[in-house]
Amino acid sequence: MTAITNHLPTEELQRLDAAHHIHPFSANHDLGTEGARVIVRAKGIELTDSDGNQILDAMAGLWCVNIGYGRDELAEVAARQMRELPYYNSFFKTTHVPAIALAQKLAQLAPGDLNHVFFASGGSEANDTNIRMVRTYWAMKGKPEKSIIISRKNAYHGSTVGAASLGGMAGMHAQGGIPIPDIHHINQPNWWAEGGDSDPEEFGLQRARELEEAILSLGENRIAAFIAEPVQGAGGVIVAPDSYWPEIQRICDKYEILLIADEVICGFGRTGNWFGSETMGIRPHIMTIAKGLSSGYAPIGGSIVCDEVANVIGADEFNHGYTYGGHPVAAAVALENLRIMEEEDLVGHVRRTAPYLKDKWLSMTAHPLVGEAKIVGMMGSLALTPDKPSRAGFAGGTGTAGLIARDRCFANGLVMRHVGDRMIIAPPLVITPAEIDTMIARATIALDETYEILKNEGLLRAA
Ligand code: PXG
Repeated sequence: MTAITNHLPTEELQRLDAAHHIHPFSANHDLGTEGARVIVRAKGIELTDSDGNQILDAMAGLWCVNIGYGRDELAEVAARQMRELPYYNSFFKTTHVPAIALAQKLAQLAPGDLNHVFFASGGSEANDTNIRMVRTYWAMKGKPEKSIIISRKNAYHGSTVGAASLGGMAGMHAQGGIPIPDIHHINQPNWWAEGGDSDPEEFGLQRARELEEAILSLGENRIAAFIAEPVQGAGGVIVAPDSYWPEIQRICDKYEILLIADEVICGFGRTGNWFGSETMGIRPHIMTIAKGLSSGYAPIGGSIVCDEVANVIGADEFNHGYTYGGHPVAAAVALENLRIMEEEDLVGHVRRTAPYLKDKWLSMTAHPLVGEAKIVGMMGSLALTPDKPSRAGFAGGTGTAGLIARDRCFANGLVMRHVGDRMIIAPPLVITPAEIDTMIARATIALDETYEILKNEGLLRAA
């Protein structure tokens, strides 16, 4: 059998990939004809593909490579940990140093009394933990009927059965027999798409009050928790109006329901604070973490849990755990990632650089296709529209412009993701002002080309 290396021709790699590798969130038959892009190496904020093209990665992989690619320190730590203790677990009254050290570090970084960590291998698993943990918490407090978790439409919380049930993506709920029972979804605070003629702040309040309405109609005695991303990521970088989060916090406090902040994207500096909850001024009982925790160098996630919840569930056996939860190599890599983030003051770098990025990003609204530009720290979105005043979608359906723009970005050496007709960035946090200029220049060319294509193909029509 031939060894599969970077040196095989791209077509051969693509053929083998299409023959044997099922891709997530992809129509795999299409990959057989079009071929997947093969990424072979990366450094800083730049990827190299198997044809030698250099591509600026404005998505930090999948919103995760916060410290940028190619940091040798992480490779060294992983190798050292593999030699010393490649695997052990924390079941059955055992533990190991990387998990102890990482849990202690996270307790120090997390706000308030979020002092306890349950580890997983990623964000989906961590959210599955959260479902079982909050229900167990209420059951142990003698209120097993408090089992409903309220979430939001167009939220993304992962792809396992539990996490996808929490998520509010219609396309996901259509497959595989989800949601599980006792998950309820309220509307999202997406003024651009759903706000109609209302004032954005008034709309934000209305959408927050849907939580209160849901609590009252389902029964206060039935609600275990509310889960939300501080800024919706995969849903399109939807930033709630300022009125939204204070009202959500008021409602959670009033009805004493647990607040779970899904920090998988917003955590670890993305919004200009260690956690998005701090940026949005909320006080969660549990935070879901993954991605930026290890900058994607190793698969690790978890739930950071407040004293009260940890104390209550600690009174009996919590029958839950993953073989690789708190994996020593992943934990050691995460610790080193956090050490670098602190030593290089990456959160401070985001705060210092974000205003520059924001200025450039908001100026994109001058482009004929861009109706709205939103940005928090280093996550931003552009809403593309054929008609700015009415905020209309495209007559050709959702994604008409987004897909073309995504491809034009690739062709111009830029990874920018599309969600329908929203274009998204979440670059590595180490991005410099000069690199921001390059990113914006490429994005602008891609949008210009998208506009021309839409015009020439008669697609620039409002739905
Ligand atoms: N919560 C949030 C808020 C996420 O963004 C998860 C949970 C699940 O984490 P894991 O580690 O199990 O994938 C995520 C993941 C996209 C995209 O295209 C977003 C995610 C994953 C894959 C693709 O925007 N977010």
